[in-house]
Amino acid sequence: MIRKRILSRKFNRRQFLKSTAAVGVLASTLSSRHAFVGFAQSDMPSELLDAVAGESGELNIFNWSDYIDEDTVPQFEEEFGITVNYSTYEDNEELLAAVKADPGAFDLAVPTQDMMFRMRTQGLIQTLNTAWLTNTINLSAQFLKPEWDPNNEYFIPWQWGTTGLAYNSALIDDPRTAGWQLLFDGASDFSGRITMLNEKEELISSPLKFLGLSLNTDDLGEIGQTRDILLNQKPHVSAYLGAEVKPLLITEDVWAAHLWSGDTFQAQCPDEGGNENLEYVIPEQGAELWVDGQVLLTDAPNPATAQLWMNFSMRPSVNAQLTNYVFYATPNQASLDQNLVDEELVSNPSVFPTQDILDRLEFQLERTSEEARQLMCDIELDIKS
Ligand code: SPD
Repeated sequence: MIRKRILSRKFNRRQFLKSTAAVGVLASTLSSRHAFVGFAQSDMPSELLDAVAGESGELNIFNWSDYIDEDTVPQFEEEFGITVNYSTYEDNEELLAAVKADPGAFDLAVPTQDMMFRMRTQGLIQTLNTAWLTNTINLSAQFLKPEWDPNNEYFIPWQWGTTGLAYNSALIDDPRTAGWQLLFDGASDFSGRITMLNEKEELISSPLKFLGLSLNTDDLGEIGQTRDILLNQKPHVSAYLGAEVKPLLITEDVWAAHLWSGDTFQAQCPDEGGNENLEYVIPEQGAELWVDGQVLLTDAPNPATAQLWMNFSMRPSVNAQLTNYVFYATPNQASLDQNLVDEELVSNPSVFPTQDILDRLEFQLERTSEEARQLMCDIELDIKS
């Protein structure tokens, strides 16, 4: 079982972010055990607090690495008298395997929207008590009644972002940095210095976008074309991994990576010993847009406490604090309206893409075609074996 520190690094306030996306392609009825401190409790329904009082006083959270402000858990623990056990994973497949292997180990997890659908289909998540989640009113319109959760009854958005290209501009001076061509056409020129994300949905999405195709295609011929691209690239890829690439980007052992927006900015941040030569590009051919959201696991030992946390996470101040720390985008419109998110983030189109960039992005949806899913598994096997 994965038990890690909350964060693999401790960092201070960041000063700036760089990207090239803009250019073209650029209250209380609880028992005394749950002693409340401070903050107005009025946003927590008394029925929710009563239910929490009947649970263990602990909460088991399973989330992506490097995806939370270091003060958020202590704030929740202090305000509600709950002990949080916080564990992390590196990708959706690791999350799925851990939840299946150890039912009841966690109360809530934070899958991406397409993985939420798979978890729901497999009976791994349960419906939320929407009457308890009063802070849902703070969410941005695009995350209310989304295609993957039309009744907002399974998935409480945490942060959202894009999957693009991180590269070192001091080491790579090449027009191919405008898009996916850097990682595919350019692979042999940067042999051993490039990494790709590990999850098959993301791995296969990038050559699909490189080819100008939808990342949601069910067309076997289209999906099949990605096999040769990825196999040709494979000898030059030093590893298939996600957030763990950050130290390698900082030390310049890796020059270019298929990576998420916020993690690239974390690796770039000078206040954290980052590498200021790193740039983040949303490729000109388009890329994946995603949202990670909190789900209540079927075997959650503390379902009410998990929903207390979810409602807490939708406070404008709490979600803005997350965004200001992890450099992903908040799904919380109230935190934007109240100017709680750092201006340097709000105005950065690589963090909050403008409409012209959004037009080139796609959410990954669960594939309905069994043949398409099987082909993707076969391709992954070829690439990883
Ligand atoms: N360090 C946190 C990274 C979160 C990335 N989630 C996005 C996955 C898209 N498939």
